[in-house]
Amino acid sequence: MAVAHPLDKYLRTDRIPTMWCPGCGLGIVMGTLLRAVDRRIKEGSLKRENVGFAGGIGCTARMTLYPLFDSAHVIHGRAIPFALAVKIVKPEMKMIVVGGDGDLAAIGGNHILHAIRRNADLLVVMVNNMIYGMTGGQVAPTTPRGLYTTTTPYGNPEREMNMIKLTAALGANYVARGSITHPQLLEQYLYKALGKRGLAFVEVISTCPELFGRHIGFRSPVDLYMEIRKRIVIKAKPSIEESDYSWEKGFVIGEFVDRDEPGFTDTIYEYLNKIRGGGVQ
Ligand SMILES: Cc1ncc(C[n+]2csc(CCOP(=O)(O)OP(=O)(O)O)c2C)c(N)n1
Ligand code: SF4
Repeated sequence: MAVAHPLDKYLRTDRIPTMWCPGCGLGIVMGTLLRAVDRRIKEGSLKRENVGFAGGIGCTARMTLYPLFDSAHVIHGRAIPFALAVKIVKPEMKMIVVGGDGDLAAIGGNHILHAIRRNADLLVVMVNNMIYGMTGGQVAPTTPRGLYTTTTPYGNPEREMNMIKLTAALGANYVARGSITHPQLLEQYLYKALGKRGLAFVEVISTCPELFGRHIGFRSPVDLYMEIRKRIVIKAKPSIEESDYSWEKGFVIGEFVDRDEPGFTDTIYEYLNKIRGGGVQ
């Protein structure tokens, strides 16, 4: 007998099971995100019909196929301009962009820079599993220095790209880093991020047991999960400097930025109103 899950109401259940490998951290990310959305819907601060998802390409971006909301699976790295276009035309929408570190920090890097600079009203959830999962475990901008990947067989010689520092420097309203090893905290950050105007960026430290964990010596998803858990440092109000990470130093999670500057949509409509002499809603 099939057992109903409390989140089934938000899922395209005909698409389940997901395409994700057993033990992949992405299930925790999706569950946590949907619970945060559920809390907002239940308390009345978000309407279900106003929630939209957009993702590019990759295991993470594939998440857009499962929630039972308006959603779009677009080309690699281009989910942000798609979501922003929807937001400008339909400002009542809460657009959630989900993507991997490859999708958002590499091929989509230029788009994210300008979305943050504009303080675009989007929730961007970037899953940092430290490699390109879908295509075979290649090095990503976020791969910790020194680690083996399929394209760095002698260890990654490059510095890690710290997206927290970047989003904070360019003026996002909300910047947090969570981890799948601490889902309740992650849910809290996502819940808060859903209520923000302007750009909210949540990085999620996650696991790719198949193409990252196994390759660096962790035989099971649980082994990798426990290893990452050991390397997580929880801080209530960490400084931006503390967001720098390395495999040795570990990963500080917490809320790095929380401010309330006007978002791009408000600014654009203010301009339109001025240009057209009022009357534009
Ligand atoms: C224009 C373009 N270039 C390259 C690819 C190949 N490709 C598909 S997914 C991907 C990277 C995925 O990595 P990431 O965004 O980190 O997501 P993950 O799979 O790890 O969740 C790449 C390079 C593509 N689909 N389209
Ligand atoms: S390849 Fe990695 S990121 Fe992709 S579904 Fe499998 S475990 Fe998850």
